[in-house]
Amino acid sequence: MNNIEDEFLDLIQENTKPLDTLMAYYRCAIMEVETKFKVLNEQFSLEYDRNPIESIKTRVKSIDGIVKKVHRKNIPLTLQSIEQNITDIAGVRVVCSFPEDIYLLADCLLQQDDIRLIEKKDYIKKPKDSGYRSLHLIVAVPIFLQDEKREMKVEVQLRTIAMDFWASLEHKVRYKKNIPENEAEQLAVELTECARISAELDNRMQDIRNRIAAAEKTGTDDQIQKQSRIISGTLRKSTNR
Ligand code: 0O2
Repeated sequence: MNNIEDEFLDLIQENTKPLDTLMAYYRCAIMEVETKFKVLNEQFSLEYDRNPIESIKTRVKSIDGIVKKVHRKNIPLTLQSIEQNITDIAGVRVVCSFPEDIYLLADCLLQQDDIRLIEKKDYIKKPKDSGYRSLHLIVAVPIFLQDEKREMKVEVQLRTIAMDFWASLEHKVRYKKNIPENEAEQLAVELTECARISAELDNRMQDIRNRIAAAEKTGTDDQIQKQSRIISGTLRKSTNR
């Protein structure tokens, strides 16, 4: 690992400007994708009087995180190879209240003609063994520079509040180095059980929301019928006069 760190330090020293430029491009790509989600949220709020997005978090992967991934993937240590092979340098995490909103937002994003889907990993339909659930999309988005259009890769993670709560706690446990092995094992079992409970909670909350929407629709339909009965009754009376 030390070797690769030294190599990377050399790479940074030789390529400070190109590396800074590349990171700036990733930040621009994040802005593009974040804006797209903000626009969708705004539109839903206007049209359906509800916001599908609870929060959006963004980050550019740390140099340390990039180095670890280069090491894990055993890829060449060049900027070109990093850009080509590491697809989560730019990350956008979209947190929703309900699972159905995740798929709705993903579809809306992927329908946009400047977004190209590179990879989709559905850890909601097929959770990881740890219990991790989220929908991951790797997309390419264009950024428009002074005299160039450049496609950048962005990893979009879509998840519910419950999925996010679980993942942040599990992430903390995963990266704590000083937990005794047997305690770490018990925590992993406990977290897997919590993942199951949180998935059930998501489904029940979704079901409640769907029932509220159906009940509201029935209520509105009843009201419309009642009003049209009143109107036609009034009309009948006035024509009989
Ligand atoms: P960070 O700090 O979030 O950046 P690939 O990139 O396709 O070569 P990778 O990295 O295994 O392979 O992709 P994966 O598993 O589809 O997604 C990686 C990211 O998803 C992680 O990023 C986490 O953010 C999240 N993730 C995936 N599995 C888990 C899990 O079991 N628990 C938690 N808490 N998060 C998970 P990084 O790079 O690990 O970290």
